[in-house]
Amino acid sequence: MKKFPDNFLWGAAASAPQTEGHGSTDGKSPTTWDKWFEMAPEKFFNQIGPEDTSDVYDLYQEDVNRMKEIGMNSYRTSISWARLLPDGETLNPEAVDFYRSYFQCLLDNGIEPIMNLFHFDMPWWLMKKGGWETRESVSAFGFYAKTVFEEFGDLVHRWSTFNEPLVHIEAAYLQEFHYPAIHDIKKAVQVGYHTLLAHFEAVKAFRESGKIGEIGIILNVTPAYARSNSDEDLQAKEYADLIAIKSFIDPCVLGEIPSKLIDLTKAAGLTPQTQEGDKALIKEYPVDFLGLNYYQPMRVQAPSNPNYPITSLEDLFEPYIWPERRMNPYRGWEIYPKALYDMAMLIKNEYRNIPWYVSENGMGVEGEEKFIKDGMVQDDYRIEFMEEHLAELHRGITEGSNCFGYHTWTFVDCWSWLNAYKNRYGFYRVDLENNFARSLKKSGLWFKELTENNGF
Ligand code: BGP
Repeated sequence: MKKFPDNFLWGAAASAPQTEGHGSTDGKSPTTWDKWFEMAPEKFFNQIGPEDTSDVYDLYQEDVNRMKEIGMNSYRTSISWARLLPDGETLNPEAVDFYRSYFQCLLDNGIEPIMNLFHFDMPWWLMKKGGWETRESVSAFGFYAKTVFEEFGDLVHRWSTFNEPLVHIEAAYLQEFHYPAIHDIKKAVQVGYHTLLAHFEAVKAFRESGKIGEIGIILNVTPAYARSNSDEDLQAKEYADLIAIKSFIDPCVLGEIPSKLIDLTKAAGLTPQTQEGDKALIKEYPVDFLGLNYYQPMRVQAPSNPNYPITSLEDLFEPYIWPERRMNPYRGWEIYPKALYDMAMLIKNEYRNIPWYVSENGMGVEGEEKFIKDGMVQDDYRIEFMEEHLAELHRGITEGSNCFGYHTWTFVDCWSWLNAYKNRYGFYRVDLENNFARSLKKSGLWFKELTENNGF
């Protein structure tokens, strides 16, 4: 049996916009998702928008009981900025009541709430001013964070600032699956810089609040593997890791933006606007822990036609299809558990073995109803996926990596941005035809056994 350390966190992650429902009621103001759905519902899978998410706003007590049933001892979700401070300044008392009762309910059931501040849900009032493009976003986020710690700092003792900051930068400014869905690398760099500073403002607000607890950041890691050992392919790998891993981990843990990243942006005329004091802020407020979301690796090779100075990321590395890859055919993502061991070693060896946990890992499957037998989704594929990943994580922990938990994505099937309810990830199935009714999947029973044994 592979045993995990004492007090290991077993749980799952989700986010406010993906689960709460009540998207336009109870005092909440719109986010980019609410507005984008209003503007272009056809972009969303089966035209299901953010108003209709899994209704946790009403069902949280029942859901917390379900978490307990399968032995979860911790749960991460996020607070909705637009619900708590609908205009960015005025506190919404209904939101305070909701979150306080929700967190208290988790605590009463022995489930530690880990609360995240931003999960892709930019308030519309701020987006109208440019969102993360404007410097104002940094102080606005600092104020929001300060308010959160004042209102909930007695109940929550583990915080994170952002979920996967690289995703909202890339998806909104280099690709087209988050609003404003444009291609503008200069803006992407500025948005990245402001996001980073907003993270530091929140850490600063937490330290100044004097509240007990820890604060970290949740990063998506897609470790890069080079096609070959040629200098060119290895250089491509180095660039991919610089952008996808070091860009945020280095400043958050080591207190500095990598000099290679600064040189690269400078040479390309992409240096963001900065202010005096930014560097000191980054230096002064390292995180207490990291959350790493891992789904898939990145396979890279040297670019075929690079420009220098660069004009796009394709000038640094190109995707490569590894002939031996194993795929999750539904989501189109490679399954490569060993990357979790590699990440564990990277954190141990290069990031002063900072405490970290797997904050998301999971397998999205479309059309899960076809696996229902005797009223239960027989998701053996998910169990196998998680066991393989846990085995690699266990190897990393045995070799000294300071990992304190494993959270899956996710607990009950939830709405996922443009994909809406296309890919299901939960231990509980959500029935959209039947008022979001929940039913346990086979993986939920497996998870219960895992948590009871603290291993498998
Ligand atoms: C992560 C995000 C989650 C969730 C998950 C699954 O990157 O943090 O918010 O969306 O991916 O994504 P999808 O449903 O698109 O497969």
